[in-house]
Amino acid sequence: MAEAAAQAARDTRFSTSRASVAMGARVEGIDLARDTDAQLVSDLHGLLLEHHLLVLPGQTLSALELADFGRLWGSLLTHPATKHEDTEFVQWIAREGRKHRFFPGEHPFGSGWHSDMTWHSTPPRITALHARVLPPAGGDTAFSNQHLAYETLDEALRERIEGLEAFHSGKVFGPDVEDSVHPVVRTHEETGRRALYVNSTFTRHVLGLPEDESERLLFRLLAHASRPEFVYRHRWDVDDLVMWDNRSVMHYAVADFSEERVMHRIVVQGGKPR
Ligand SMILES: O=C(O)CCC(=O)C(=O)O
Ligand SMILES: [Fe+2]
Repeated sequence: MAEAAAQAARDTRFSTSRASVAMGARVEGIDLARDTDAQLVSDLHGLLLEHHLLVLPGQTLSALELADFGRLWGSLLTHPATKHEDTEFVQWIAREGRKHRFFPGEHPFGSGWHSDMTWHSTPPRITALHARVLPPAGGDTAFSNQHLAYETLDEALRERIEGLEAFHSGKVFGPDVEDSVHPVVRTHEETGRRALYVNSTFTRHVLGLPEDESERLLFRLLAHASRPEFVYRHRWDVDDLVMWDNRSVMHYAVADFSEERVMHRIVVQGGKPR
């Protein structure tokens, strides 16, 4: 009975709809600057575990308010490459004045499939990205469901990667940034669901395999992990706040624009991947 009452209370506060078949829920009717009590955070947490990604349109948080929202979920990590002028706990991701529309050979922030900061010994559980300035077209972010990717690998390949570990390097962000070793398949601490956990940006090689074999294996896994069937591609509106579970999804910032684009971002520290 109490549960039914809680459900009813929840349902009147916001509405949810699926963002895509692969993943994601769109949550409307919430103002994160005003409505963030413990019940709301607990409801959003439940939705995030179920859908892996939440789209919260119409949010007008300042950078400091975004950091406050982030702290409701855990401790915030800083990033070695970028910070907002108001606080080191918010990343300022901006691109402007680019000469060309497409940048083969250049790698703007996030433009490769990755889960965030996997070079870290305790990489972020959650990332939230808040769209402040957008180009007239382009600049989408694509997300891929790594539970589906793992569950649809062929049996032989699933067996082959069981127990393997991979080396992840943070050196793209500077010589002092740490490196880490993580399992190729991780088990989500809260749901128990397994997910592929290698990526094209930070994963360098699979431990214990010759270089060429490691490369072939990673290539094969990553080709599968980014199949369109597992992907939700978010087309941003200004004031969208999208938060995702890095234990469940990879993402890719599509670098197909030349005009200004500004995002604010926070990352919430996770545990050691197992
Ligand atoms: O700018 C984006 O769309 C995403 C960039 C990214 O990879 C991130 O914020 O973690
Ligand atoms: Fe990222």
